[in-house]
Formats: sequence, C-alpha cells, structure tokens
Amino acid sequence: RSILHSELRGEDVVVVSNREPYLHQRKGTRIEVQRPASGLVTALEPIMRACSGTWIAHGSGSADREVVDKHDRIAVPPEKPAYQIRRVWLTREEEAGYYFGFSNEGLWPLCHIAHVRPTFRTSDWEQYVAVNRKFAKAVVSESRTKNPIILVQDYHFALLPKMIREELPDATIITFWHIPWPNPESFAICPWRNEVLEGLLGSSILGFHTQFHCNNFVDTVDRFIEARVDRESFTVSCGGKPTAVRRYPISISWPPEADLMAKPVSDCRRDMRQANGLPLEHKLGVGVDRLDYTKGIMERFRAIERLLELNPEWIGRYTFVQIAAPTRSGIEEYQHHETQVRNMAMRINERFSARGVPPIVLKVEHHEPREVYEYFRAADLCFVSSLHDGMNLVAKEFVAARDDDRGVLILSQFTGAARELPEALIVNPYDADQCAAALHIALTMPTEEQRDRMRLMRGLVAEFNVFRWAGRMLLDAAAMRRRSHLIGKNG
Ligand code: ADQ
Repeated sequence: RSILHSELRGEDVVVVSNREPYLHQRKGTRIEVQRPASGLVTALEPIMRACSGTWIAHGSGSADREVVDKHDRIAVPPEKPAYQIRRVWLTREEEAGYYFGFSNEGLWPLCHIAHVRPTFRTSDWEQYVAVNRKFAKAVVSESRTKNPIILVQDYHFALLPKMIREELPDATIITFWHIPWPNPESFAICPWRNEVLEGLLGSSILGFHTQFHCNNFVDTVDRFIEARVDRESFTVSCGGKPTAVRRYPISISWPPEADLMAKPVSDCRRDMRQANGLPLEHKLGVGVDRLDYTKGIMERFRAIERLLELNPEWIGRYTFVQIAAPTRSGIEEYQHHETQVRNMAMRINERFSARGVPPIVLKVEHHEPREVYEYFRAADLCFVSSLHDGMNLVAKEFVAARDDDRGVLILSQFTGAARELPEALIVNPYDADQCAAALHIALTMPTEEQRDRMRLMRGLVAEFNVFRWAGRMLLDAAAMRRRSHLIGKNG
C-alpha cells in the first residue's frame, strides 16, 4: 500500500472500466448505494482508495443520474470520499451492441472454454467501436497532464488503448485483461480479430493473470498481424511503441475490511444455519458466484447429487447454499442457464430432502459483501467449480474470511487461482465422481489438516494481495516512464 502511495503521489491516474464501483439504486423515495458483484471492482476499489484519482465508468444504476453534479461526477466512497467517479451515459442501442452484444455474447464466450458459442454481429461491433471512442474522449478530457497513467480494464475496451495513444502519445497505458486469452485457432473465430489485437497493442503494458494467457496472446499476435515479437523480453511492437506483455495474478485486499470480519465465526455458524432453518451441528457448504455459465454451477450441483448417491449418510445432514447474483439477464443464454440451474436444484431437492431439509438452497439475489463473508465464515467448505476462470476471487475471499484456520476449499483446476492455491482440494468440475469424492473428503477432514492447509493458503493470499498486484504493474510502469524520460533527455 505504501508503494502505491509513493509511486502515485501527484500522478494523474485515471481508471476506465465498464462497471462502476458504486451503484445508486432508487428504492421508493430513498436512494440506496450498492457494491456490485464484480471481481474487477473488488480488486480495484482498494487501489483507488489508496491513490485517489478518477474512475470512468458506464452509469448503470437506476438513480445514478440523480446523484452526480453537472460534470457527471460524484466523490466516493460515500462514507469517506477518496476519489471521483465520472459517469459516461450510454444509449439503449449502445449498451445492447457494445455490452450485451460484442462484449458478452462475443468476446466473453470466445475467451472462455465453456462450450457456449460466441455470436458476432456487425451491428454490435459498430456500437463497440462507437462506445470505445466515447470512453476515449472521456479519458482525454479527464487527463490533467500530457502523460497520465491510465488503467484500462477488461475486454469491454480492447480498442481503447490505441484510441488513447493517438490522442495522448506520451500516456502510460496499462491494460488488464481479466479473463483468459484463448489459443490462436479459437481467437481466429472473431471476425475483427486484427482490430482487437491492434487496439490492445496501443498499451504500454498488457497484463493477464497467468503466463499461459500471456503466451496465448503473443502466439495470436504472431499468427495474425504484422508485429515484431520479442519472446525473450515478452514485448510486441506493432508500428508504434512496444507493449510489454506481463503476468500479474490479481488478488484481494489484505487484511480484509474489519467490517467484513466483525461477527465472530461461532455467531456466523449459528446465524447462517438458523436463517436457513438448519440445526447447529448441520454441515454447510457454500458457493458464491455471478449466475454465469462459466462458473460451473450445474456441475457443482451434479457433484452434490453424486455425493448423496454414493454417501447417503449425508442426506439430511449436509446442505449447500448457493448464492447466485443475477447477471447479464438481458442475454438469452443467461436466461436459459438460470432456468436450468433452478430446475436442477429443484430436481435434486425433490430427490434428496429429508425431514424438510433440502440438500441445496439456491438464492438468486444480490448480497452485500458483509453477508457473503458471514456465509464464508459459517461454512464447513466452499466449492468453486468454474469451467474456466481468469483468476476467481471467491476462492481467495473464502481463505481470507477464515481467520479461525478452519474450512476446506474445493477448487476447479481451470481457475487461475488453482495455480496459486495447491493446498485446496483441486478438482476437474467435469468429473462428478471426483468432485463428489472431494466433497466427502472435505466433510470428514480432520481439523488439524484443515488448519495446515488453510494456514498455507492464508500466507499466500496475505503476501500476494491486491496491493502487490497493482504495485507490480505500477512499478513496471514507473520504470518505463523513467527510461523514456532519460531517452527523451539524451535525444
Ligand atoms: P468475476 O467473473 O466477476 O471476475 P470473481 O473473480 O470470482 O469473478 O469475482 C466475483 C466477485 O463478486 C467477488 O468479490 C465475489 O465476492 C463477488 N460476488 C460473486 N457472486 C456474488 C454474489 N452472489 N453476491 C455478492 N457478491 C458476489 C472477473 C474474472 C475473474 C477474475 C476477476 C478479477 O472472470 O476470473 O478473478 O474478474 O480479475
């Protein structure tokens, strides 16, 4: 955190993301402030609190427009303002084409191997270009100097780095791609693959969670566009300035906010069981996700069903609470997925409920971080079964929440997090028998083993926290700025 303060003191820092860190929702006559369920926001919000600056995002809450000043900005967090949100307003057509269309029906399934076909439409692409241009304008107008530090977030803004570079040639543009990057054959499906690649190569630094994604990106560039690729330094030059392609595994704030850990574990255990009508000694599992087909929620339920088939002693003694935040519900594939998830939970509950106790409790609604942490602290296990996930912060949050050194993490091998947390029970979510066996192991794991595994994982998350993620990117950027300053001075 102190590196961030010293590196950023007096610098002109602008973050751009689609999602805003605070949503203002109208509830009757009141306006309520909500924190969205988003990995990106979870990671960047503490950074912005530490360095102040401006966060540019799409205004999407029902009451967002009512709370901003005439420059469309508002100071946040509400309880202790530390930085500014500048909202960019999109029309319905822009949002449909840029957000739901090209970003989430095109790039999202293209980059995740979850066997959902991407859909690419020219009209969506046109809106994507137009919205990227709109945000580029906002970035230029928000920059106070000629060489600001700009942090571009995610697949919604692949074209933005090049657009900004054209207006602010001396800017330091750090782009972070929060989702996986596929191999060149898969990426070739995108009809505008070259434009996307050239757009990203306007960045000074392009970051991914894993080296594997960096390799895939560099291979894709090498295959499809005219660029100089240096595999030793992992830099790519496409006409203008070189782009350094680097691995920066994202993480969470450490220690977790005191407020999230305020309730003692024993009270969380009691309250969360009571809230779901379960006896105190009942075993509790938890899953926390956006209701997204990449998160493997159906595979998770199938594993629970298999556990109860193979180990019927758990019927009526074990319940899994799935907290599923509604997401992208304007897209048909997501509506279809929600129906399938609900039907599956119902079917398994009909089959395996005992004395009125269901094996699955499915909560499709928004939960604030505090309640999510209460579930983490109450649970005997947390099950993350993503079919493909850039990192997965839920896994790290569960570990952070367990200051009692108890609880077992079951983690999909297809998450970036699995590379950092080998002490979790690592599973292939497509293998229901293996996952059921992991559930049984978790439910019967001796407390000493839970403690040993949890301590190792907590050590890693504490050390490689989100400040280190941002700090490493910003230190690399600072070194680049010093070099180009020296080159400029010496001609
Ligand atoms: P996401 O796909 O959003 O992030 P993840 O990293 O797990 O996934 O982060 C989700 C965040 O939202 C967590 O902070 C979690 O607590 C919160 N959340 C999830 N479901 C919730 C619910 N039902 N109610 C309340 N809060 C909920 C993308 C990539 C990831 C990558 C992050 C950060 O897909 O791979 O880790 O960005 O880079």
